This record gives sequence, structure tokens and C-alpha cells, in this order.
Amino acid sequence: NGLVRFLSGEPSSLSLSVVYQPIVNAGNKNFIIGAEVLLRCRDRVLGFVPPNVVVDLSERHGLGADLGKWLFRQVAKETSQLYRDLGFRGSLSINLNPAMLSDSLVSDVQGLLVNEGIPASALCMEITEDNAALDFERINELINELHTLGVTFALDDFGTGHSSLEYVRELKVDRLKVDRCFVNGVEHSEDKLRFLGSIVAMAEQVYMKTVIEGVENQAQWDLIEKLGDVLIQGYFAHKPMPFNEFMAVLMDSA
Ligand code: G
Ligand code: G
Ligand code: MN
Ligand code: NA
Repeated sequence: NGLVRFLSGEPSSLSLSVVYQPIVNAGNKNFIIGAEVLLRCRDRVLGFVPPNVVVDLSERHGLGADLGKWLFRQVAKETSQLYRDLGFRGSLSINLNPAMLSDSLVSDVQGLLVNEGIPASALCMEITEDNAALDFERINELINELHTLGVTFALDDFGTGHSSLEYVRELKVDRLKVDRCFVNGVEHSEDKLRFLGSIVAMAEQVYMKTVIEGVENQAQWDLIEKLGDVLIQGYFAHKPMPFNEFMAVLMDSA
């Protein structure tokens, strides 16, 4: 099928690319600390295909590792350009699919860092319950090994079925990404705001940095800014954008 051909570099009806969504400081919207890398998939016949569909498909057909390698290569090339040409010093967050959380993750990452000449601190790995799959001991070993290099980790989709409190307690991650369902409507609900505030407070207690996702307007921003030293990722700051646009935004904010 198209995915197989694309990943092996042959002509294909499916084409993959990545976009970048900046992550900023709540206290200063112009301070871009990094970006999340998001997969975009287009089929000549079907048009836009949701990234999670392509990720699931690749997992089911044993192509998850190939997709991961493609993603890593893409991100490493572009990250090295940001570091070299723009003096960017932030981090790029990559969503790991289950097949990427394998024993070859550490050597794959090491290879990339050496080949592209980027520091390990330029990479953050986002994981969810789906890919951590309860083998906390094994995942923590991988996290430890990558921490030794300087790579950081984020627990994604926190608060949904994809990432629960147990995962926060067990996994040695650096960032907590609060799912956007907690932000949705927060400007109309004292209850929601208290909930969000308590998540931020909990993360602080266990030395994790919080990323609040899905901030879409000024009212939400103003409330969240007061919750503490948090990071924000959402349409109100920036939508996901192609690499060239991301470079331009970084240059504007520098
Ligand atoms: O960008 P968008 O809102 O369309 O993403 C939809 C879903 O697809 C999100 O849950 C996101 O985490 C997931 N996704 C996007 N890009 C990637 C990727 O590169 N790898 C994996 N595993 N998931 C991704
Ligand atoms: O599951 P994950 O957190 O990896 O996916 C992030 C997804 O959320 C991205 O696909 C991105 O397109 C989407 N997203 C980012 N910011 C916003 C926002 O402010 N509002 C909404 N509705 N979606 C967002
Ligand atoms: Mn994510
Ligand atoms: Na998320």
C-alpha cells in the first residue's frame, strides 16, 4: 500500500510531512521554549488523512518502527537547521508510537544526535498510556538511559483515558501535558478552573513542568497565567505550521 511505498522512498499516493506547533511560556507569549512535532498525511485520492489513522495503520502492519525512523530523521534534519542557522536552543517534542518504545530507541536517538550534531536537550519524547502500556519498569529504564544523554520526556494527554494518575506516579517524566478538555470552557466554570489549578499544583509537588494544551482565547490565557509557572500550547498562541513558517516565527520572536 501507499504507506509502505512512501516509507521505502518509492513513488506513492500517500505523502507524509510534519508541522510544528510552538510551545510558549504563560508569562510571555513571545518566549517560545519549543514546539510539538505533528504528523500530517495527504493521499492523492483521499485527501487529508488524520495522523492517528496513519499511526494506527502503520502499527497494525508492522510499520511503526519505520514510521518512527522516518519521523526522527525528518525532525533531526530540521532541528539541526534551527540550531545551526537560528541559534535556537529549545526542544522539539515528538509523539512516540508504540513501536518506537523499543530497545533500539536509545541507539536510534544516539545515532541521530551524532549524525545531525544536535544536543540531546533538543529532543523531548511524548508518551501516553497507549504506548507505555503498563510496563513501567521497562519504560523507566529507557527513560533513564535517554535522561543520561539529556533527552527529556513528557506524559501526553494527561487526564484522559490515555494517561492517568498512575502513570504520573510511576513514570520518571519531566513534563505533564494536560489534555485540552480541561481548558475547554474554563473561562465559564469556577469548578474547571479549580481542577486545572490542582493539576498544576500536583505537578509542581512532583517536580514536573506543566504544559496546558488547547488554550484558544485571551480569557483562558489570563486565568491560566495566574495558575503558576506553566507552559502553553494552543491555537491562541500558535497553530501547527510548516517548518518554514516556524522558522519565521522564531526569528520574529528572537
Ligand atoms: O495534529 P492533530 O490534532 O491532527 O493530531 C491528532 C492526533 O494524532 C493527536 O492525538 C496526536 O497526538 C496524534 N499525532 C500527531 N502526530 C503524531 C505523530 O507524529 N506520532 C504519533 N504517534 N501520533 C501523532
Ligand atoms: O494528542 P496530542 O496532544 O499529541 O495532540 C495535539 C493536537 O491538539 C494537535 O493535533 C493539535 O492540532 C491540536 N491542538 C493544538 N492546539 C489546539 C487548540 O488550541 N485547540 C484545539 N481544538 N486543538 C488544538
Ligand atoms: Mn502530543
Ligand atoms: Na495532548
